Amino acid sequence: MTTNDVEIAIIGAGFSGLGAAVRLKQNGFDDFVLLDRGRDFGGTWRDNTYPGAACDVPSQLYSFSFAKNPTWSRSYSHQPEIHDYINGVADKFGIAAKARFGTEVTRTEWNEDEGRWVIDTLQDGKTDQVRARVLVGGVGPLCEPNLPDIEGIESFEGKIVHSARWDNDHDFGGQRVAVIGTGASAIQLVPEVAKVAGRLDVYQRTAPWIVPRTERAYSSVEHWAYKNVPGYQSAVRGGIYAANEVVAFGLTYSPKALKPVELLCRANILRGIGRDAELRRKATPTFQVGCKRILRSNDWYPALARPNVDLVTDGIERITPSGIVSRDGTVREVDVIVVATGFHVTDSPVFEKIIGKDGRSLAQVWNEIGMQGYKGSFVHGFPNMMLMVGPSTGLGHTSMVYMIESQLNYLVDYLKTSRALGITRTEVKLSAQQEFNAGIQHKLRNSVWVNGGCASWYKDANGNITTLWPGFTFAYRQTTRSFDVAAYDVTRGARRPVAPAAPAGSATGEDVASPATANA
Ligand code: N01
Repeated sequence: MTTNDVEIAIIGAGFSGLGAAVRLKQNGFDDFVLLDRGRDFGGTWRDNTYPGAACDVPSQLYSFSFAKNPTWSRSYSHQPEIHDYINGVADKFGIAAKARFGTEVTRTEWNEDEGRWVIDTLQDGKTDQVRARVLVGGVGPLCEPNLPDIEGIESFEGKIVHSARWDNDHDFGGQRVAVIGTGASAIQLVPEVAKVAGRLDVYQRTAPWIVPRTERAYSSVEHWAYKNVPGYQSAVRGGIYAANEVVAFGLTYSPKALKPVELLCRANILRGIGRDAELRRKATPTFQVGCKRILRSNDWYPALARPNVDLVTDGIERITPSGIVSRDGTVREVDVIVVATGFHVTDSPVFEKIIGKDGRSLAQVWNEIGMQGYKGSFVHGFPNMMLMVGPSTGLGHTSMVYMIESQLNYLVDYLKTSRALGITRTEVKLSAQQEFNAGIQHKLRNSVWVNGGCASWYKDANGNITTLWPGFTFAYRQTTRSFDVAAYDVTRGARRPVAPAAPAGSATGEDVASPATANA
């Protein structure tokens, strides 16, 4: 076993982890390592390779402000292009040398005596250990596939595939396929699988609200303008960002204001399904629009209307070795079951592997108090650990990259503050955490997520919404602009001088610090 001592360890090489690596490097924090169990950068955009996988956030917003991409081919990007973009950013900023791929973090524990995180890893069957003063968790909430707990599922003798673990070698041609779930992933993959499958049964527990997807290819003139006209791409990003924030107002403060969105969704159903009133009824949600994530598609409803597709809404009774029995007793034999049933978000197994100062895991702590932290970033009891896309940072209306960049500002300022003040240990005060969370819950009280009449993964086992940021994202940008050391118990002391002073002019890119609308 080799031991590696670094100043900062980042877990995860998706948008969060890569963004953290770039910003650390830009600010002169060079003593860090990036650990990821996969084989390259990309995180969720590396892992989700199902047919039709694409982003439902406009391309212009789905990139770092410090690495804008003038060459997006379409107004909404598909998975391969986003994956390429992320790898391109890693190349541009020279991050590959810092990354250890194929390295799974099996456990990490805060060692109070050493003032370090001890990180156990597994690489090609070999255990190893990394010690780091600061831990940055960039594993993301959508990384651990959720397999449905349906009676008999283990007895199924055909193929079972989760949307996030797609088997691209499998030929669905002519096969009898069942898809369980009708969330963001299912509505993208079903139209593609339906084109080749012999028969496709879609098992829907709750119908989603879906707006049309205004996807189009960019023209050569637009590409030219994005590349050559100063400020043009920032202005477009700002415009899209501002338009999306209007939706945040409806979601958080005035769900009635979302009525036009509902009408748009209803028109989408009518346009996509046509005359089949029974199918339209089955495909129409019964909760308020926005309560669950609003999806985007032009081809979901036409796919449901295909002669080889059946929308099953009776619920699943059990799975047999050869098929699925629905609650009305109907047996449908299938060759493949696709589980598009989402992820362990509020109950991720990752939480069990992070052990804080009292020997208690994040899972144990959050089982008691709910998934909460301070500014979505720090958790009391877990010194020197910053979580990216932590509690209360999720969104229903715009780009997570914006939230990630806000957190990166906070991370960099945390490290700079620690360096300037000689701080070696930082733990958020319980009172600050509690006050922050009380504020979040207060803000949520009139929101559609609380009052919209749906069950969603936004809620934890106690029914509290611990995943979402309520309100406007520029308010989050503001609250994470600088590190508020007063909210933390800190220890000052001698430590290794590992982080050199930031080189002049290397600061974070004026883009990130400039007004929110220009950098969304
Ligand atoms: O997962 P989901 P997803 N029996 O949790 C159903 C992001 N994303 O992978 O609604 C039967 O949304 C469940 O039913 P119900 C995005 O943030 C982004 O689709 O709970 N059904 C639901 O229909 C998204 O929110 C993009 O009643 C069961 C579905 O499975 C997140 O990923 C693209 C079941 C799960 O839907 C997750 O999306 C794709 C059971 N036992 C995904 N258990 C972008 O474009 C669950 N379901 C950015």
